[in-house]
Amino acid sequence: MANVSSSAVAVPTFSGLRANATKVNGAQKVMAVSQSQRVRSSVKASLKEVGAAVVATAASAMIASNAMALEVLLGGDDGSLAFIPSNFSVNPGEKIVFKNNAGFPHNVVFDEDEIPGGVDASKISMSEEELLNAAGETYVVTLTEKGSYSFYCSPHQGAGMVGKVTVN
Ligand SMILES: [Cu+2]
Repeated sequence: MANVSSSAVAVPTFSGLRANATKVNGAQKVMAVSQSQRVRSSVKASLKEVGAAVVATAASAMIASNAMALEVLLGGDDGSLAFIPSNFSVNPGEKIVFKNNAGFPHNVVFDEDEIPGGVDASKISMSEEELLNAAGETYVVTLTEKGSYSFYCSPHQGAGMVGKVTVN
């Protein structure tokens, strides 16, 4: 009985010491964790950049397969005669979908003097007379040559309905 009770006493004492030891370890661990958290947060930051790069890569991969396209509205909901957005960038081969929105008729004509050399403006433009007359009508163009391209809507060029796309 004495043995049992002494061991019964010894066990809690021992486990109490263990608990202390664990606490010490725990404290050390906490310090270790906070250090590794510091490391982790900088890793996290760089992972974020990597993540962004991965997303960008995935996006260009999708664009390359034409699963993605950039939509440009023709005419603003507020009645503005404008391309929205009017100044944007795309990757080579990315679809640009000009979508009739408001204030039509509109069209999309590339300025032969403000496109990369060797690109035929007539091949990427609607004709001056061709117009999108109904809401939701689209004109889709794909640019493959890198460089900057200026375009306008022939009925509203005078009103400032012009735009610029950079292929890069
Ligand atoms: Cu227009």
